[in-house]
Amino acid sequence: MADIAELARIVDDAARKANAITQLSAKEALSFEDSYAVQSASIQRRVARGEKRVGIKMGFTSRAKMVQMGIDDMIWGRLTDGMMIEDGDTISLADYVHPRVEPELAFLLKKDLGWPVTAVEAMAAVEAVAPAMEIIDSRYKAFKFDLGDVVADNASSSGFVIGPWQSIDVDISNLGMLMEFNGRARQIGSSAAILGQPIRSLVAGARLSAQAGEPLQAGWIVMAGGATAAEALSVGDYVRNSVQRLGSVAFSVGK
Ligand code: OOG
Ligand code: MG
Repeated sequence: MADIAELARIVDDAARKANAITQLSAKEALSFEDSYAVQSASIQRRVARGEKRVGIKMGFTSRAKMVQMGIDDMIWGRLTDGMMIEDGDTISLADYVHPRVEPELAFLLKKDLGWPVTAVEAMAAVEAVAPAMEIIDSRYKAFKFDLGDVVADNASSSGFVIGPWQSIDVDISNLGMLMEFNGRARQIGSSAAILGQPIRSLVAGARLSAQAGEPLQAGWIVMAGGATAAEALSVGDYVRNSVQRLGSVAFSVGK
């Protein structure tokens, strides 16, 4: 049987110290339940150190991401305030193992959102939407993992940066997204790549969170998932994601 607390310590230490570790599956493949139990226990360690839960992230909500990583199950992870990066800030590459960035959208909730919920009800719970980026940093060697590994490792969640919040009046179903590195286009996509319509990611997040006994709360952020494949980060990169009608969000990478 998997030792949940010990595996949580291993992934949490790897994240904290920015150390690459061997895939947990090399010893024993984790069941779906066990991998989420490890994730939950690793987040409890962060909370015990003073971090605060601020929402969730969705993963593998686009074909581009599924194809890039070879996994086609949707997953989710837990966000804390310790992962938050201010728009325009410079991150330090030394704090990460081998970080990548992906263009996303973020939702801010004004109401609790349980399950079951319709897309219309989910929309009504949204206070605002923003252009965003997620920094993913699998703690596993070579950024390789199976489903149980990545879930246990909090869905590679490492950082998130959110641009200006906009009212939800904008139709977000098919907005152009452009991720630039130092002014050059690196990934071009559309919000429609996220489950055909990003609200579906919020609905799925409401379901998965409720099923885990942690329903979405007013004030929480939901990261909808990468609309394109992720790109590796290097020192000197200035990365910006511009989303049609919503504006842009950016950060830089230092040593
Ligand atoms: C897993 C996380 C996937 C997304 O937006 O699809 C994810 C990974 O690719 O390492 O965050
Ligand atoms: Mg992501």
